[in-house]
Amino acid sequence: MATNRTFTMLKPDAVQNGHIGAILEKINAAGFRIVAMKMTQLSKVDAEAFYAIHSERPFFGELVEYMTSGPIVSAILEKDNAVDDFRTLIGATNPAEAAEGTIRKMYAESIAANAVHGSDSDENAAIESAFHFSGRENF
Ligand code: IDP
Ligand code: MG
Repeated sequence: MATNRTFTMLKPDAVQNGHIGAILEKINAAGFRIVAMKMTQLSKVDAEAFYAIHSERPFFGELVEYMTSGPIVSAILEKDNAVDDFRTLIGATNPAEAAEGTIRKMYAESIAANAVHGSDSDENAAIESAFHFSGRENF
């Protein structure tokens, strides 16, 4: 069943480059409501667990090193068709292939440092939200 919620992280490059405000502005302008949000820094154990599905991929080590390199902003977002619409808003994984006007096209540095995460299914949105938020936040 669709939950109309998705999970996002503004990744270390976006935070480091001062793009938090601009990216949140685009998220709001696209009709998403921010349900929960916080800034944290992932430990190696956290990043390995969050991206466990990619553990056999050649870029896994680079991904974990990058995702632990600085603070991130994690958030739960709500909108009709949230998962698919947010994936459209962020654009392709590789910013070189991302459509004009997408967040990754505008703000990502590279295929690894690609500014934002967006859940790829309702099931993963729920799993990823529960990984980052305890449920005691006001949502
Ligand atoms: P997605 O974030 O668009 O869903 P995934 O294939 O799930 O893309 O990959 C997860 C993350 O791993 C990407 O967002 C990116 O940060 C990183 N990544 C994906 N492919 C590569 C690669 O070929 N080299 C380096 N990092 C990559
Ligand atoms: Mg993915």
